[in-house]
Amino acid sequence: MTDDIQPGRRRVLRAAIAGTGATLLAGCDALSNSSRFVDVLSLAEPFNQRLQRALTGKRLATEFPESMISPVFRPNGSINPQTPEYLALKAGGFRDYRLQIAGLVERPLEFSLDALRAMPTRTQVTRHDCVEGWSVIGKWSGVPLAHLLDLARPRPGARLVVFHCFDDLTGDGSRYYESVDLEDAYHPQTIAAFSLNGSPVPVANGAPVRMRIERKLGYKQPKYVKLIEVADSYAALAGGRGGYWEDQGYDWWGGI
Ligand SMILES: Nc1nc2c(c(=O)[nH]1)N[C@H]1C(S)=C(S)[C@@H](COP(=O)(O)O)O[C@H]1N2
Ligand SMILES: [Mo]
Repeated sequence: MTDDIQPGRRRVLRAAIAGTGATLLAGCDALSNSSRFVDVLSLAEPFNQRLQRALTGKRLATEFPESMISPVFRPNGSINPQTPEYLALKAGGFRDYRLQIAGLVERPLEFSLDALRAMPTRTQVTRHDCVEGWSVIGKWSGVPLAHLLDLARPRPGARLVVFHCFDDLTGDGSRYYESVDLEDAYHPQTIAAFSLNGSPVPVANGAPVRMRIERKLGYKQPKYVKLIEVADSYAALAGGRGGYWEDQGYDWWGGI
C-alpha cells in the first residue's frame, strides 16, 4: 500500500462527505423556504444597513454626460498583478481568460472575452469614490451580472455573490476578494465590465474584466475578476468578513 488512506477508510470518508453534503443542502433549502427563517435573517441585518436599503431601494447611481469623463481614471490598489496565473493570461493577450460562475448555481458556466462581448451590454458613465478621498468619472461597458446569473440559475439558499480576483495585493499569497448581496448583484448598474472609456479595460484598472457595482465605494469594485461564486455565506472565506478590506476592518456594506 502506497496510499496513506486504506481503501475501506476512503470509502467511509467518501460516504460521510457525500452524506453531509446532501443533508446540509436539503436542510438549507428547507430553511430558506420557511418564512420564519427568512424573518430571522432580516432581523439579523444591522439596523443601519436596513435603513440604507429602505432609503435607496432600487435607486440608480447618478450617470454623467460624456463631457464629464476624467482625463485619467486614477488606478489604485493592485495596478499590475504579478501572480503567475495572471501573468500567463496577460502574456496571451487574455485569449485564454474565462470568467467563471460557480457555487450555488444549477449551471456552472464560463465565458471567454469574445463570448462576453457578444452578450447584451450596458454602458454607463459613473463616478468612482475611493475612501482615500478622491473620485473619478469613467465610462464603463459590460454585461449586466443579472444576465449572467439568469444563465447560471442560482439555487435556493443563494444569498450572496463573491468575486474572487487574480491579484495578491499584499504579497502574502492571499487573493483580493469582495462580496455583495443578491439585491446589489441583480441591480441594473451592476456589470462585469470589459471596457473603460471605449477601450479594453487597462491592466491598471482591472483587465480583462472588473466589476462595477455603482452604489458601492471603490474597494467594493473588484478588479481582475476570475470567478463569481454564488454562495449562502462568506464566513468561511479568508478573514470571514466578506472582502479583502473588510477583513482589515472596513464596512461590508460600503454604500454610497
Ligand atoms: N482585485 C482588486 N480589486 C480592487 C482593488 C485591488 O487592489 N484589487 N482595489 C480597490 C480599491 S480600494 C479601489 S479605489 C478601486 C480602484 O479601481 P481603479 O484602479 O480602477 O481606480 O479598485 C478596488 N478593487
Ligand atoms: Mo479605494
